[in-house]
Amino acid sequence: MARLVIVSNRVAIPGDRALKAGGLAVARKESLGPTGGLWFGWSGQIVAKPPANPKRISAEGMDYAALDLSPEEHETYYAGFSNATLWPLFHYRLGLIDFRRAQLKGYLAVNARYAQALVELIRPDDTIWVHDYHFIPLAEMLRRLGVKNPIGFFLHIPFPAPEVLSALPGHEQLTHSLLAYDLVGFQTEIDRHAFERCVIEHGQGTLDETGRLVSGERRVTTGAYPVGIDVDEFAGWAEKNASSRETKNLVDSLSGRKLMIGVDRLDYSKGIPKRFEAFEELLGTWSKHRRNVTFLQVAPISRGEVAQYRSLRRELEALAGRINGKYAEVDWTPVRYINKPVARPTLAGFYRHARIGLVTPVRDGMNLVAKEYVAAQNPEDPGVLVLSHLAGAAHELQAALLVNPFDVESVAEAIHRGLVMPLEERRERWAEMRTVLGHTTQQDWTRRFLAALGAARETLPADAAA
Ligand code: ADQ
Repeated sequence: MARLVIVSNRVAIPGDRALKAGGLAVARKESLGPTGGLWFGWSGQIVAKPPANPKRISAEGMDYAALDLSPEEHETYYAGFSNATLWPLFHYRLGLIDFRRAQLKGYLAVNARYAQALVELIRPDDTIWVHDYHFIPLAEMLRRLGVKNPIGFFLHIPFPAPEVLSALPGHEQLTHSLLAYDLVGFQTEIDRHAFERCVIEHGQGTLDETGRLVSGERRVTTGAYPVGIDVDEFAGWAEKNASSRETKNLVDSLSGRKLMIGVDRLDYSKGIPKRFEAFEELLGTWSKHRRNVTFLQVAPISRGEVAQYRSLRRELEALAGRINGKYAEVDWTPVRYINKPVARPTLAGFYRHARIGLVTPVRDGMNLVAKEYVAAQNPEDPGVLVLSHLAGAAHELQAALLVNPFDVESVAEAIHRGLVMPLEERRERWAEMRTVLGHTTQQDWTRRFLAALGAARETLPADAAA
């Protein structure tokens, strides 16, 4: 069987405790499982003079190849172009973009260095799967170095409409470089269509009769492959940890009050400030919920080196302080706001006790927390998911209470509705969502993407395969 080579920003070497919370780490680790393979990316280390060759580790039947970054590379490629330009741009937050030519230069230079290091490791029958916005130009650079293997790309975050993308200096080069992949995959059909529009409207390609993009000699398949979770594993954690010591401590501390939970990386795409305001609105409008519901927000610090993330942290501290100042009683704190990371199995136990799961990103590729919350529920007494319609997950979880995260009053209404929802309706909504989750698991996602990558190559004439 052909070897699978995964490329992602961060390599999760077994036992690496420094790895932060995040969807990609979870998703990719599972996707390498059955076939074994090579995982290539950043080691997480920043060193003054990074060696040209990656560190090689073999563990649990897998090979890992990890490169260090220099402080300048980390600043320009990672904190700069990836997370201060592409991240806000792809999440439709034009006002937060901090574009600098030096950062774009650093981004391209790191991609070139990665391509150079990777080409030494690739075997002729490898299949290469590149993940996310850090590596958009990688295939083009690998092709220039003579790599003819199948290369697929999956974007975990949204792809912006052409009108938004065009705010980026040099955006034509970026979209054009995606055409060096054989398959470009997205979370939703909306993202896929946005990419297709960008290519066509900027004159970089046309559609053939089978729906593939044609650009010069190249034919590129595009598709929507919504990321799923390992539903059985997560449900198992939830059942087991529903009575763990941490969960017992949490439940005891609630003194019989209902729990509402939000879990995110501390990121402005997740809509946390508006969510806090919605909770404030709930307490202001429905006095019966005062003292009767506690909101637990878990949001470990993420990308603390980027200025916009530091100001978000200050904003949330002020909001939590304001709401607690206004409504707290000696024996009840309305908002519990935690910046410490909490392990996913522990969170699973918390979800099972939470009457409301509040997932209100202002834009999100998918949002796995929404799916994990559903997977964790007790079928006999499930909680209610309040979900932003701007999360990719909303396309699948139609039985959630869907909200517009910018409309604070409507989010408050949905929370109220969830808090008073009869058991029968909760069960019906949950059963519908649980069925959907079972059809798009983590394993299905990997299988579908790799099958599409295989098919994308099979249908190509031999001379167009590279
Ligand atoms: P993220 O933006 O990191 O991922 P999300 O999908 O919510 O967001 O992924 C979270 C994963 O990390 C989940 O498995 C979750 O349990 C874990 N996680 C999140 N917050 C956590 C916390 N506070 N403590 C512990 N674990 C936490 C990116 C995209 C998403 C896309 C994923 C996967 O931004 O839109 O869903 O990749 O493709």
